[in-house]
Amino acid sequence: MPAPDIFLDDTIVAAATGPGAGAIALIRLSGPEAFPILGRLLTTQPRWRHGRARHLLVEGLDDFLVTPWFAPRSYTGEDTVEISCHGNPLIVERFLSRLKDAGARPAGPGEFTYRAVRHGKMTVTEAERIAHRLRARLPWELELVETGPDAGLAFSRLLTQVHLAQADLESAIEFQEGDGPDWEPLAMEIRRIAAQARLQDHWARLPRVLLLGAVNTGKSTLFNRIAGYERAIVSDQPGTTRDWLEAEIRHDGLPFLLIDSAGLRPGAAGLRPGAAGLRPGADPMAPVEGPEAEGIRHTLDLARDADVLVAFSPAPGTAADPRAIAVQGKADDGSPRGELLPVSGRTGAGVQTLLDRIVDEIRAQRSTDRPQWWFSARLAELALALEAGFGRVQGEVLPEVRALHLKALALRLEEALEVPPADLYEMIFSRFCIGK
Ligand SMILES: Nc1nc2c(ncn2[C@@H]2O[C@H](COP(=O)(O)OP(=O)(O)OP(=O)(O)O)[C@@H](O)[C@H]2O)c(=O)[nH]1
Ligand SMILES: [Mg+2]
Repeated sequence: MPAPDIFLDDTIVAAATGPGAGAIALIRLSGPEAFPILGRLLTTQPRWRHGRARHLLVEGLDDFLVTPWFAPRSYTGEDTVEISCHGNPLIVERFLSRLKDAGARPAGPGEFTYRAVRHGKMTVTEAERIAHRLRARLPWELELVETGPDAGLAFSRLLTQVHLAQADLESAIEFQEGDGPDWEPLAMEIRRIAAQARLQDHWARLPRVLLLGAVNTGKSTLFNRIAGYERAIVSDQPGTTRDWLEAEIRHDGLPFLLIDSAGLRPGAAGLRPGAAGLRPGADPMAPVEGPEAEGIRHTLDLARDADVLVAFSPAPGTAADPRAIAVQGKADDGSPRGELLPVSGRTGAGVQTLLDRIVDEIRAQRSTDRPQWWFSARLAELALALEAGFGRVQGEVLPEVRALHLKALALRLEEALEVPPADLYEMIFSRFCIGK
């Protein structure tokens, strides 16, 4: 889209509510022409009073509520009109098209918030918090966005350290004496910040729960039961599932990804011969190759990366794994075995208990290593870029070239801490959703 600065003086319009149907939808119109544009849709002109909603009825449009906000006392700092109409997307579309015909321009992503920043209503960091707040999916992620200290503080401290190192290095070069700066504290700080950014990334990702175990133990049947529809193919042939499948599940207010995977085979994954779960008559040592072996490789990769393993007995290598919940599949078809949690995809027995255990495990894991700071998407990227950039500084032996790399790093930090207005839109707001 064109640089929005050129258009800072025009009037923009967008639905602030999501695209689906709902009881109410909110349309926002912001800019110097907001009231005249709305006025072109009305037959009589009401007397607007700041913050006072008016109920209007326009033939061929809808009956709707208009709340006027006068500059500078609005979200954007401009004259703003909020229209609450019935939440049918057709009604919203009709409104938007009439407002466009009357002179409004459809807003780009994040343009309302961009204007708010340009008009001094909020800082860039506050705007970035809003962006993250809108897309946070996990309760602890939202809490971090709302209360976590800004990682920008850590970067400011780091910049001071970088400036000191630059000065040390320059004087070592100029006077040909001393060893230059002590790099280790700086390296540690950069690694610490990057580790925190990575931690946030991992900590705020949708938890991944893998159904893992020998072939034919009932994983796909359980997957379908929890997903609520026949997503995975089920059959009595061992090795039915090859590609892995995922479904987003929500239990007790917590979303997670449930993943079904190819069952493990002795030949591929070291299961003992005769292990339970293999169909009588099937050769447990049959070498696995081709697409099924590829599927099993994926399963093992997924197992390394998962937050929780639902380990269908037998699932080798999971006994001592703290992420594993050991289950006995097909529990309707056998007597309970020791410590295993009995579940049956066929009857649904034990499924609620399993889901409770899964979300308890996820909550327990994520409550222990809460990140120390909140990183905006931009600062998280910066943290990783600095780590790589510092690697270049350290990898260089010539002090003059080191100084150049260090200068580039300092510049990058300075720019990030004080984003020039010209780059503001591309760097931050283009990642927002439309209407915010
Ligand atoms: N009695 C009983 N049979 C089940 C249950 N779950 C699955 N089965 C049967 O066991 C066989 C294998 O089921 P799947 O769900 O495909 O097993 P899987 O673990 O996904 O198998 P692979 O994809 O080959 O690894 C099918 O014949 C199912 O009907 C269960 O809870 N109870
Ligand atoms: Mg399967």
